[in-house]
Amino acid sequence: MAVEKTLILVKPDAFARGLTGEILARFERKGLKIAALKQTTLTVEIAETHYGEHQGKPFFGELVEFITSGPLVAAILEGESAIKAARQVIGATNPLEAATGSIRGDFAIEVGTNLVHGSDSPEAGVREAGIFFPELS
Ligand code: RTP
Ligand code: MG
Repeated sequence: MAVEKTLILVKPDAFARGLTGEILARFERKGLKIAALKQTTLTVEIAETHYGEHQGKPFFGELVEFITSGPLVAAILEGESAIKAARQVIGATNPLEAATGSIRGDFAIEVGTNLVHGSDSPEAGVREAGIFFPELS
């Protein structure tokens, strides 16, 4: 076990649907601490950097278009095993395969509009926290 940082995004669909409070509350109830929090709207350049690992995949264009489509909320969450804990709270990438009780399982249907992002490794957590909160690094 190790204390980790994860970068989560309340994506534009969740923000527009008024689910920001519900989503942040679920992470807090899990035991993760909000270490940084902001509302922002991404430029295409920042979106392409954040999702750089997916460059070249068939859904990349749509992903960038969606994530830049409106305001979102970014947060750094901190805690024991924060990467895995946050992804458990979020649920599987495809909401139709996400467990009931997870955010995607409870509130989403389509893979392209799946409400939340969470870093997938401690290294990604540090890299993504630097993209969204450069003033802290
Ligand atoms: P995220 O990065 O947003 O937290 O999602 P994730 O780790 O669960 O999934 P990832 O593989 O990193 O994919 C990033 C986002 O791309 C969209 N996607 N669409 N059409 C498709 O087959 C497909 N696959 C992925 C999803 O919106 C996913 O969250
Ligand atoms: Mg991912």
